[in-house]
Formats: sequence, structure tokens, C-alpha cells
Amino acid sequence: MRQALDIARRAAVRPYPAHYSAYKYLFEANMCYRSLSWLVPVQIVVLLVMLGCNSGNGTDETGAPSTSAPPASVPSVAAGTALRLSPVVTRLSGPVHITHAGDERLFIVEQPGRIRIVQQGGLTAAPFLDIVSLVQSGGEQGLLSVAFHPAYNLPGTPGFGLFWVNYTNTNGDTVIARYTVSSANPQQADPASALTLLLIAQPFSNHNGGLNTFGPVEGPAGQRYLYIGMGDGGSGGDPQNNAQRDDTLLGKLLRLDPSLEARPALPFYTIPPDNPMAVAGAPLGTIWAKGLRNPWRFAFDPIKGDLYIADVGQNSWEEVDFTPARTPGGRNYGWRLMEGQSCFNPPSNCEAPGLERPVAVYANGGGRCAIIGGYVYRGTRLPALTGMYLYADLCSGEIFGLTQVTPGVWQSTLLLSSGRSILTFGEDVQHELYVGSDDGTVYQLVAGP
Ligand SMILES: [Ca+2]
Repeated sequence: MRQALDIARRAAVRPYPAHYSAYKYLFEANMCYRSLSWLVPVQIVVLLVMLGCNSGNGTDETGAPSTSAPPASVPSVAAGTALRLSPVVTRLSGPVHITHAGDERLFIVEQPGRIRIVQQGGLTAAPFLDIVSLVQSGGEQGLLSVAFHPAYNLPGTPGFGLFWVNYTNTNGDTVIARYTVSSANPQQADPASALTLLLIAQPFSNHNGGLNTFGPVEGPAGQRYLYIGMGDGGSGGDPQNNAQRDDTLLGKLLRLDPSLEARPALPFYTIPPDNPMAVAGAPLGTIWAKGLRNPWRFAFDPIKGDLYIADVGQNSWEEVDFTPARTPGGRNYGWRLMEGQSCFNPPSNCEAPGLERPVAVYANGGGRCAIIGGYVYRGTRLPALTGMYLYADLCSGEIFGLTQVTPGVWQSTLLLSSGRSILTFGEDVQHELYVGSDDGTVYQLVAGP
């Protein structure tokens, strides 16, 4: 809780740009507070600063109810899927990302700027990486994720020992940087190995996206590309219309080939030739899809390669966007024209050719505030969940499972009311799932009442 207070305090004193005053920030806080009055105040302040919780700008976004996908509120539990959260490690500082490097270790990203290792059930003493001095942390800023090269553990291959982090630097801008593991110690990264691939200016402190992850095998030589989720730059309502513009990386899903053999020199990546704007070159050629507000977490089905994006909504609707494997790039997921299934800006007649509709939405309110995307379950310990896409709500702590019951027809089921503030899901090398909570604990999702 002390850490949580520190995060809130730092967020409150952050020197916002003149057009985004501290008053505005507090206003947003109040907006969110009203829908969260069942929580104690300290928790609320921490929660709302994550993920653009109700970053309203006074615009009326009372969208019409969904026309197809129903709110994910069905309080039923499928037979045999009684779940609970089993603590794995505690006393972490903002566990915002949980992943693996192709071996049995869990890597936990702590928001202030550390990557920790869990091995044989315990946290190793020394961080794998500590870049606290480079990171501005608090609210939606910080060290937000890490992606290990798919061949990270294969000595002699070009991907050996490489990983890419996504963080907010001390100017408040997004940095995508590559690091290398220490040549002497596999439990430590080499902090001097940093190379910056992308430096993306952030006009506001919120909506930084934040996930780096590798997609399925896609390239002609079997490459797996690095995908990067970028928020719309922040404030509320996307005032710069970044998500719909083609001249900024904000509000986009990016896709690039970061392999060492492809580009050992600046900018340390190449642009896949089938990216829709590849001819634009670096960096705009990295754009893969647009129309996203704050895709804090997205995931590829490890078996099918389908893409699930959980896009955090404005004041009304949270959404899941589904894209089948091998779909060409250039998709437009709708924001700020639409929020969920409803017009946002303009408030009516917002339809444009080719807008992708979400496959699942749920309304804010009733304790719900922001979607936290998870994974398609492909582990073995919870067979009833196989093939189901799990997601959660940051504030309510509910965990849902989304299934395509027949082509084009999707159903969300409430799997667990965890009672926790869920910051992220995580996956280990066996595809078992975890959640990170703002109580500083990483839990494993296990069977049992
Ligand atoms: Ca959308």
C-alpha cells in the first residue's frame, strides 16, 4: 500500500503540459471515483491512474447499447472450471507484466523499472535488469513490458540473449529498446547493452499502450515479428485524433522485424514488406493497424495465431477486438470514431468503410472501469478453459472467458470474481496463466474453489 501511495503521489505532481493541468487530472480522478465508491479511497486513486480509467474530457459519450455482442456479465461458471488465485510471489512493486524466456523461469516486470526472476517458486535476490534511473513511473507510465526473442535460449542463433523493453523515459516519452543478457551470468542482463529502436513522443502522460510481444511465425524465412501496442497519446477523447491518423505511431499496433541478422545497425529493425505502409520506411512503416485507444494488453493464440486486442475504453465501453491469423495488416479498430459498438466522435453517423467491430464489449460502471486483456488458454492444468480467451476488469477484479460458440457468435462467461485489482495477465513456458495485482502479488490461476 505504501508503494501504491507513492505511485499516486508522483502521478499527482507530474508536470503536465499546460493544456493538461493538474486540475484536469484531478477531475478525471473524480470521474472515476464516482463509479468506484465501493472501494477505499487510496485504492481508487491508484486504480484510476492506470490505463486511462475514465479519462473524460466532458464529452458526452453515452453510447447506445451494443447492437450485437452483449456485455460480458453472464454470472455463470462453466462446469469444471472452478478457479482460484494461488499466490506465487508477494511484495513486488507494481507487477505490470509477467512472461517467460522459453525456459522455466518467470520474468516479472515491476513498473518502477525492474525485471525480476522467479525460479523454483522464489524470487531471486538481484533483479535481472534495473533501469529505474531511466524510467518515469506512476499512473500509466513506467517499465511496462519485456519481450524475449523466440530463440533467446538457443546459443549460436542471432536471437540468443536478446530482449526488448517498453518503458516511459524521464521526459515522459515511450522508448522501445533492445538489451542483451550478460555473457557471464544468465540471471542478469547487461545494462550497458541498450540500443534504442523507437523513441515515440507522448503528448500526455496517459494512454501509453505498453506491450511488446512476438507474433506467430509469419515471415518468408520463418520470422516472428515484434508487435508493439501504442495508445492514442492520452488526455481524453483523443483530442489530436492520433488513432485515425497515418502520420503518427500513436493509437496503433506496430509490427517490425528486430532480428540482429536483419539490421545490425541503426535503426536496429527492418520493416516487414507486407506491412501496409512499408513503403513509408522507418518509423511510420511499422504501422500494422490503427484505431486503438489504449491497447494495454493484447495476445496471439499460441496454437492458432489469432490476435485478441483488449482496448481500454473512454467512459462507456470496454472492448475485445478479434483478428484471425493471417489477416493482412491495415485494419482500423475504430477509435475515436467509435467506442465499442457506439459512435463516439462524431456522436452519430460515425460509420466509415472498413471499421472493425469488437467481438465483445462491456459497459463501465457497477465497479467496472478498464479492460485488462489476457491470453487464450493453452495450458494443461485447466482443460475446461482450453481455447478460451481470458480477460479481466482492472477495478472489479472479475475474470471472464470469451469463446466463439459458432462462427461470428461470441459469448463471455464470468469465471471468477477475484476481489483483486488486476494489472495484467501473464503466461509461463507451459502456457499456464498468472495475474499481477496492485497488492504486489503475482498469483497463478489454478483449479479449485
Ligand atoms: Ca474499437
